[in-house]
Amino acid sequence: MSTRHTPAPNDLRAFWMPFTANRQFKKAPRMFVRAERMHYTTSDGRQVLDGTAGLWCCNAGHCRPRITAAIQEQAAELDYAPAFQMGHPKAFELANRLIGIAPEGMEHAFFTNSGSESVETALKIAIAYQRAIGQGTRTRLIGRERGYHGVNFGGISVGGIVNNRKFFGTLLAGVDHLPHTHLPARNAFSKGQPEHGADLADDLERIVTLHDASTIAAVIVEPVAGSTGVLVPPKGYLERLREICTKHGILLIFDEVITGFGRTGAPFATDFYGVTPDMITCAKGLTNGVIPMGAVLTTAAIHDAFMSGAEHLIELFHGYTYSGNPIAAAAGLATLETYAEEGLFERAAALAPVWQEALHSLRDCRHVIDVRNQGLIGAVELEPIAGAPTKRAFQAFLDAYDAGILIRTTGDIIAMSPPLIISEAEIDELVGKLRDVLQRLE
Ligand code: PXG
Repeated sequence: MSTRHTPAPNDLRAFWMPFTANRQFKKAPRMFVRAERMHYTTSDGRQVLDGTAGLWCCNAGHCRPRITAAIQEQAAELDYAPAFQMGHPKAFELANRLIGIAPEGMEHAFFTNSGSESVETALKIAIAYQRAIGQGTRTRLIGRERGYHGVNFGGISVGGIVNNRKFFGTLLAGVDHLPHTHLPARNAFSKGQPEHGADLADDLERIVTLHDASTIAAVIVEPVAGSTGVLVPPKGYLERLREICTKHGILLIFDEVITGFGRTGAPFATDFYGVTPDMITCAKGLTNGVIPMGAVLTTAAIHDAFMSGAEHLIELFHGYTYSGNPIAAAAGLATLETYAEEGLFERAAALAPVWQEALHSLRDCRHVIDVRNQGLIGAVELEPIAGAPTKRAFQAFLDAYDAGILIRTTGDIIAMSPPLIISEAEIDELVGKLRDVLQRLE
């Protein structure tokens, strides 16, 4: 007789869940079994209003028919095509559509399967580009404290979230970090961009002086830091970073995995802030979160620097089995069509002031020490329980779920990013229920 453990179908032990308190979850599982537009249905039959667009990705809301149909049709027509040395039409079509809505100057798209892979891809392209233009000593990468650039080694090296780094050894060599821009003493309860902190970008000059510009390939930042609790860039900060990078021949990468596809009320945060990087990483909203896919957008200058040498040679030794996967490409095309047809980026811009006022109405709730917002992104920061950081916000998350709203927490910060199809009544419901949760918290 086999001694192999045969789990029951509903046994929760085998699945080691990502970024999850596994033991807590498995004692009291929270399961979604259906979704439609703004709502999830739980396994116990309750409706939960999605205040986070899944994980910042379902910008058009859930189970949108056009996207579902595109995936179904593509799976039946061409399931997979080799990604290397072969092509299929929809990957090219999606690249063109993407470049069509991308900020001026972005002319090429390299496909990946996630935000983390987009980041690794952009960092590698940056270093290889510098070498291609005869600047091979430029290998250093500069990130920022409290930055989140996914979970792979390059991304956690330039990232600045201590728990994402400290367990994983020595990381990449030759990385430095700018200071984060979170200045609660000066900027708490800012509506939109905070007034103070543009000068924090000047720290890049210090880093350049320390290492010399000839050693630095690229700077990567999120225009709005999302995962670390919604840090909106101070007025003038991104402009200053751009200026210093240009002055020293350093590439500027905007990680728009969260801010891409309408989150700020413009197609990309690059458009919203009017500051143009050399590369943009994206994922999530590219396929409405439905099929894993990411992309790196680059300028013609970067792409063209690789297009030399004999034509039968591969120009960039990088790519994934699923780069531009047909089903992902079909989902991406249907997603971009949905955004355009429903005017969802414009809708986010129109709702942003309503969102802002609703969120800031929480200012006087118990434990609230800051409220921040931009576009349809928002955060409510709570005073931590002395000696038990994260506990209060996690309790808020659990209580909110019971109350029928989905929020995210990071540390003692509640972050929200609803689908761009949210109505004003649903904004009121989300914020009203959150208010009740906060007032009941210990
Ligand atoms: N860059 C940024 C700016 C991100 O926010 C990634 C890269 C990595 O993407 P992938 O697809 O590899 O997960 C992200 C991901 C949260 C949360 O609640 C945020 C992310 C993922 C999951 C949860 O803050 N951001």
